[in-house]
Amino acid sequence: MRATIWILLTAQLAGATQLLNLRAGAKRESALDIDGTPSKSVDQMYTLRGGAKEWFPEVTPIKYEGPDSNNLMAFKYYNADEVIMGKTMKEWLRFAVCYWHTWRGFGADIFGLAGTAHRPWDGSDMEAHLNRVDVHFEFCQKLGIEYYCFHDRDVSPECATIEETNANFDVIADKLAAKQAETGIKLLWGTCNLFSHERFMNGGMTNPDVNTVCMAASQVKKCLDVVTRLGGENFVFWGGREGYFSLLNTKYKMEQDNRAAFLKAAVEYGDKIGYKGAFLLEPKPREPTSHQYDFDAETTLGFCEHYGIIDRFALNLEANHATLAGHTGEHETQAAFARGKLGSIDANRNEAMLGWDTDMFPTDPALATYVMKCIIEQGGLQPGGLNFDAKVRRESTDIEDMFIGHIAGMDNYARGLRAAAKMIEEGAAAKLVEDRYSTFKTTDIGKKFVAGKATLEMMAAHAAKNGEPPQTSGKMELAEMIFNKHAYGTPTY
Ligand code: XUL
Ligand code: CO
Repeated sequence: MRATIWILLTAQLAGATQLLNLRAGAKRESALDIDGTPSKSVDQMYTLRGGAKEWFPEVTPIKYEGPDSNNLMAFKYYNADEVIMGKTMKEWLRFAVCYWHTWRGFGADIFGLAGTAHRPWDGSDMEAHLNRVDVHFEFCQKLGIEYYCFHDRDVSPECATIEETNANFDVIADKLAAKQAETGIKLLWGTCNLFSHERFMNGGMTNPDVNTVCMAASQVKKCLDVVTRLGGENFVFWGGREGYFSLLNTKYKMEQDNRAAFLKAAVEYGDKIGYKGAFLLEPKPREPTSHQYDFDAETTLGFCEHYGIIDRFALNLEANHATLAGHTGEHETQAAFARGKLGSIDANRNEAMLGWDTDMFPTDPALATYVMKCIIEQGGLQPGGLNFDAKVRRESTDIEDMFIGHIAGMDNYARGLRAAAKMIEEGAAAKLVEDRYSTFKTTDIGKKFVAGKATLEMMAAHAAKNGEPPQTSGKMELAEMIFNKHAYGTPTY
């Protein structure tokens, strides 16, 4: 007993020391100069170890310690190499760090554009961009996260000319490639930022001016080159400004036609250069436009079917986008899964009291359990993964919060995986659903209907012969009871 307490206490103390230093590391002395370049104190923010810069010297690689651990800097549920239902946890989960919120997020919101996070790796020159590559890979390594995602403009800057921009992107890509080779960390997906630059204020792919559409094309072409070179497993299109604010100045049909033509051209180019990954569309109903064309999973799949590109695209789904569409993350996951189009997940969650995209770390056990149930039933998410399109809150200004956010998100999905696996193995949840639809299997008319062979006359004759069906309970409370036992129970398995 004594020994256990002592071990727990030392673990807690070790955690506390780490955290203290990381808090000190976030002090405002490391603030940017007014022009956005890092102030001198930044040099003191990393440690030189064996000639290499170490940005988080206080953090040792995060380890699995089990559900009873009180160490904040340890996994309670994520045990990377543990096998669950035939695959290791890391194979099921395929976690990714997103470059934008993690390295280019400043704690800004629409009421505080300057942000609250002052990081030693901030800065807009190429040196800062190159430094961030080191910071990023060290962060991923310490968390044991094997994938990452970026927008072109997260990793390298937009310059005065396309040539200069692309040349800088190549310099960064050289370093990304070298770090990938050195660490074994892989690119889950890349995408283009076709929404921040003022030229895209009226859209990228759907811009009313073909000259701007060509600027978007030039960006996608270059990014596809880089993603192919880096062995990226997916290429994502999130249509931030591919929508409209006013129908009074918009050719609705033409914009959708143009988006399809653009996407076809991108797929064609990808094929031509030997891009081997998947293409994904990321639905979101609004923000920044008031009406975004890829409203939700069903709308986006309908668009792909309509324009004949359904075979080349799957979906990248995000829980907070789902809630903006009036759905839930669970609904969107199921909608894509049902169509065999669950490509990848931007793992985050929304703030229920706010209407906008808060991109918080996914710490909701029920959502994680349901999503993992779909992923298990699909046999995995590869080539997709669980990308933390998530940011620490504006108020969470310590560097340790970035680690804690990821650890909490990883543990939550690892817990969801364990819970979903147990629920599937136990079988009660599936049996409840199977029983509910059993007449489609057990009656002749049911079998014919499912096979598309039941005529209206046959069904009417069946009704006439059998009369009023017996009342059957929907068992919703029971379904929730079974689900909650797994999703919120204390898994000791
Ligand atoms: C925006 C969003 C994007 C995409 C990539 O809401 O989710 O970050 O994931 O462009
Ligand atoms: Co996203």
